[in-house]
Amino acid sequence: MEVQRTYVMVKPDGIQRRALGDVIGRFERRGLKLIAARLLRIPAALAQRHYSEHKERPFFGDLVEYITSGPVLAMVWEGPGAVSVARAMMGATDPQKATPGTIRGDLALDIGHNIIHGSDSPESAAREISLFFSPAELCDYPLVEEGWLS
Ligand code: DAT
Ligand code: MG
Repeated sequence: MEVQRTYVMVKPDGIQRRALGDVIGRFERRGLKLIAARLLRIPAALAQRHYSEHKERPFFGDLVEYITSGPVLAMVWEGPGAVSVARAMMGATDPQKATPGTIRGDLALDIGHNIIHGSDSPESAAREISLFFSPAELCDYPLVEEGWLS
């Protein structure tokens, strides 16, 4: 499987719920590699760009308000099939429909407080990574266990 990078973000409710360790632990245990991480309060203009595909949707205003309501943890994770692997680990957008065992299925109840974001395609991942990180902030390094994962 092709090695990919994906943009993953723990949303403000995830930080308030003290879910960072749980979420990061899941990605580490799965075998993905952390390439970049930054805690930030997203400016409104960046939130609008990040979610621009939803700008005509009725929930857009609430979505921007929520994602800017507190700090988020922006991350890039790398590994074979990382984009779809991360999406599967997150579970359905609506936590009411998310399978137990997924992040949303284990930690969330409401579509407006669904803990985590993950890119939905390699193209979205490239766009989102470039919104939150400069190329110099992406760390390229070997992990000793890589030969045991792929
Ligand atoms: P995902 O975050 O699973 O990629 P998405 O890109 O379709 O889902 O939507 C982005 C976020 O917008 C989602 O995490 C929660 C919110 N959202 C989506 N659909 C919604 C809806 N019908 N009502 C309220 N919020 C919604
Ligand atoms: Mg999405």
